[in-house]
Amino acid sequence: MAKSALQTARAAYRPKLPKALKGAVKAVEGEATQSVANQEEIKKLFPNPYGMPVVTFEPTAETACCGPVNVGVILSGGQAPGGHNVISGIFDGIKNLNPASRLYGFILGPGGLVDHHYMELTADIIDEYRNTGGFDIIGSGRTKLEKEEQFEKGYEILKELGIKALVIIGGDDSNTNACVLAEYFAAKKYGIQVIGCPKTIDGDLKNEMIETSFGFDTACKTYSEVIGNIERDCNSARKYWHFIKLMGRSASHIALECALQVQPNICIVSEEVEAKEMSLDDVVETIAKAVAARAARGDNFGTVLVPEGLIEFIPAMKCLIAELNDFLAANAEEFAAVAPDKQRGYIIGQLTPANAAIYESLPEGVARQLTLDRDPHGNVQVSLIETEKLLSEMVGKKLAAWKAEGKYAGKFSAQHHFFGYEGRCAAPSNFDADYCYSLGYTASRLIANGNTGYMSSVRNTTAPADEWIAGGVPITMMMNMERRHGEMKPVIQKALVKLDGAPFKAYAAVRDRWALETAYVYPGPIQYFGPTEVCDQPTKTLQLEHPRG
Ligand code: FBP
Repeated sequence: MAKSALQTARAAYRPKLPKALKGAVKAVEGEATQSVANQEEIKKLFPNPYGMPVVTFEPTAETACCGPVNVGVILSGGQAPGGHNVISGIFDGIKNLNPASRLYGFILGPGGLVDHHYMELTADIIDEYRNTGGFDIIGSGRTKLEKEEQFEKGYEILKELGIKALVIIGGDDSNTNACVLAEYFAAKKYGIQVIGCPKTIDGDLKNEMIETSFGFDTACKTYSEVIGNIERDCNSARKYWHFIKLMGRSASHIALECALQVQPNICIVSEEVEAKEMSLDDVVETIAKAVAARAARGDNFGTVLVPEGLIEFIPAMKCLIAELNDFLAANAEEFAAVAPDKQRGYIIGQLTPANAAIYESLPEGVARQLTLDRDPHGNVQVSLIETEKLLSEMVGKKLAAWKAEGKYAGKFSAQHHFFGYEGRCAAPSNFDADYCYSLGYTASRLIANGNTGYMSSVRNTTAPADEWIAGGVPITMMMNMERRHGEMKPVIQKALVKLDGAPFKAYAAVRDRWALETAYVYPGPIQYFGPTEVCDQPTKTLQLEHPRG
């Protein structure tokens, strides 16, 4: 395989491990745990893993050896930088337990388990992928593991390969599925453990015990580099307003983190829009006012960050999307049979009057995008909705109206960008390379400790890697009941941006100044070699949420 100079140099990078994982470990158990909400329902659905304690690994002098262990691994959902290092961490961890241990990768996500598509991951293969971005070592997919026949098909191949434990690397939905599978295998006494690993660039799989999901660090730094470049271009030409949509299916963590890194004129935070019950017009007005205020200073240029999930957080739109989700889940076939030019009218006829009116008022493109195929978890594919264009178009109209009224005398010309896929497979930053390798290595220790229904957890991540705390958290501890596909389901609670949290407060404290002035910061590209203050800085979000004592 041909390699770039950076890839060659990066292959030699040795990820930093927490001190506790460098030798033999013992598992220290905490108190029994409870789910974050709906305790009775969750306990009933997961009687086996429910209530288990948090586990922390500490160094020990004992070096009790164990027999070889065969492990399976699945990459699930969207790509996130560092996935290959989770796999190399698992590989090195199980080989360290016993060199005869084997690692099998299921191809193209959970579907590979069901369809029995797999490959053994040997040392040669692993070495090709250390510290690289992407999930291409085995590929990823979004098949949802939820039916008994899928579990049984999976069990067939796991039994055939002598696999004792399965590691599912995924986001909140995939880790929920990992827990469902752990419960199923435990109830059937199949003797197969299931461990989850927190992955998603969106950064919304985090809680008291999971400080961040992997990939968030690299993705945000990659986007911030290019946004910084755009800001510099914008400040050089002084003639465009750049509307930049940033990935993050629901939560605005990516947009907020990038804002803290690049200091744009405006960053919309979906969670605030929802809390303040803002309408689409309110959001447009906020932006238009900033454009007008800068124009009054002679600055007809600027940058606006728009989170990908915004549309679903505008209360009236959310209500419409919820009704559309339920309706389309129940009437998918009927809808598919309607001719494309009749679909808009058909939908309007099915919705409640208030939602029908909003749907009717949307531009054709956005209305169509809202009825496109859901992903296998029933979510609207928000990355297909061109919110950045919708907003700039509406801002333009408002400014034209203000101009006619003599309230505004500037020039408004917009450019549009969407950054998402560009960052999901970037070469992992040192933080993600180290964090992911530690998550994988920790998973191997949870397997050796006999745990199932746990998520690999590495904490204290704003300290040097040496001081990180490794262990496992019962997945049931993060669960509650939520409405999905029109039914109440047990799911891991999504972590949205907290308006009383430190990252949002830090932004809110300075945003009026950033809106008016040109306070841009240009972070430049991720650095892999050089001083630690340049190469090893965690995200601003992590530093603000977990300040070092
Ligand atoms: P995960 O939650 O599976 O990690 O995926 C996150 C994400 O990158 C979102 O930010 C985005 O909305 C979505 O995936 C895009 O999905 P797809 O890769 O299927 O186009």
